Amino acid sequence: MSRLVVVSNRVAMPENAGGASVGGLTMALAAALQQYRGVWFGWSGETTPTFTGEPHVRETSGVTIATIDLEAQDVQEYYNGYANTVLWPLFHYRIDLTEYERAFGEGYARVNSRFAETLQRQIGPDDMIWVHDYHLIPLAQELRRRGLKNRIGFFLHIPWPACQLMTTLPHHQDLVEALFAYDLLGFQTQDWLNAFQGYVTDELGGEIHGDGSVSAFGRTVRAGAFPIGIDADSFTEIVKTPAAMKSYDRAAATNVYRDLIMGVDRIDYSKGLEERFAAYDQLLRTNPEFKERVAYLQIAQVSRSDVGAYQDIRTRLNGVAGRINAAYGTVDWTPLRYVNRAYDRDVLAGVYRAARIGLVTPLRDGMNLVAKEYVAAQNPSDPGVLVLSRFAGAARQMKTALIVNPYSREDVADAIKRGLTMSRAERIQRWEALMSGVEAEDVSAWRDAFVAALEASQSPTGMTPSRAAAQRGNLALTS
Ligand code: ADQ
Repeated sequence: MSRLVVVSNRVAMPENAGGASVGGLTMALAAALQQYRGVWFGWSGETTPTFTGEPHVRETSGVTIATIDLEAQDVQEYYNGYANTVLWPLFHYRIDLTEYERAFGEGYARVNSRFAETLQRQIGPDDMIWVHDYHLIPLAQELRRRGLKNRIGFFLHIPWPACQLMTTLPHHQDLVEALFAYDLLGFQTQDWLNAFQGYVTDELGGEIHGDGSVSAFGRTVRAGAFPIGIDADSFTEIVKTPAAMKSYDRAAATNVYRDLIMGVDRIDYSKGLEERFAAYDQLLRTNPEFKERVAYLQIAQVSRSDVGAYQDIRTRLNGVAGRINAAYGTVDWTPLRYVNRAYDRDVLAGVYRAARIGLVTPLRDGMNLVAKEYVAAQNPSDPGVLVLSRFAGAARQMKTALIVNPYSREDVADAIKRGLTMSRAERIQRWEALMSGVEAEDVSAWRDAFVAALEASQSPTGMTPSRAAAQRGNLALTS
């Protein structure tokens, strides 16, 4: 049986692949890796003065973990730079926040080459390789240059931008050409797949075939939508643990006379937190009957704090939260509790269950797993209401949520009000439809569908890089 080699920027494999602090994605990939005697390869998160190319290899729960250290300049240019200041904002439709610096493109190309250099020594001829996310788009091309003929699949966890936005990226064609070195491309939703196909036809003059494959640069690659899910079974079990019940009791007791509204996000401009705070302000301003009758808890974990745009949004959110509390708070009511911490999954599950409204209102999101976690944690006989942005990938599947336009504070405020006043019968009806989707389209279904499609895809024996790429030599994503 062939091995599965998973490659991602960071390796999230825990010492023990279980437990409340382990995310659903990690659990799903860990299970797949165990089934396939797999290897998980990525950056250790550590820096080294000089890159050695020697991976740290260890075994955990039957899975081989191989990590490399990167130089500080690599981290700055590849991770903080090209990944998080170029591709992340661009792919989330925020070209106003992109910084197209040549050094970032050079660092991105260098780190992908370093990944390939180290990885190729770990790969056997029958291994299947599954590359994750925007940090590693050129990896297959780098591996092919080194002669690898294995099946290689790529899954993009974030949106694909509209063609007009994509073309603002210097050397965008080189980046897209790198995708054609894969055998299978996976997107979260049909929308992002359509956007990718739009680029291929409109910008490259390529072709889309009936089976979903796309042709350009003299290559044909399979492409499909593989919506990611959560481990719904384990989440419904986690809700019953003592830690989750304690967290539920505490959240419920604090809000005994009030309905709890909650959000859980990384602090990121794509998550629409400022707009969400404004919508809550709107709710309290235009519906004074809710004053002291609701409480909004926003759990917002700090992320990417080395990137300027993330420091800016933190400062702004602190200001808006303070203003809302100053405007509406009373001696015994804090309208908005804004908490910058990470919590274990069991604690989160308890708070989700206590919340009458789950607010998931990103301005743009590949999928958004919080929407699915919130649904999975609900009490079937008295569930809460999910208020979900139409711009989250999850909105494609979760059609009985209250779907909102996160750019309209009035729209979101109206939906919160509607959720707060919704009959129990309607809440149950909507939740049952959501829950059956969360269970059916779970993380195992996602993983199995992708791996099966990769197994079925042709390995590109004899593939030759396009003439243009050969002339350019190594991919240099510079402006
Ligand atoms: P993210 O942008 O991180 O993921 P999301 O899908 O919502 O977004 O996943 C966040 C995860 O982190 C959830 O499991 C959530 O419970 C957890 N989390 C958030 N805040 C937390 C906190 N304070 N404490 C503990 N846990 C917290 C990217 C893409 C998404 C895509 C996923 C998976 O941006 O669109 O859904 O990958 O493909």
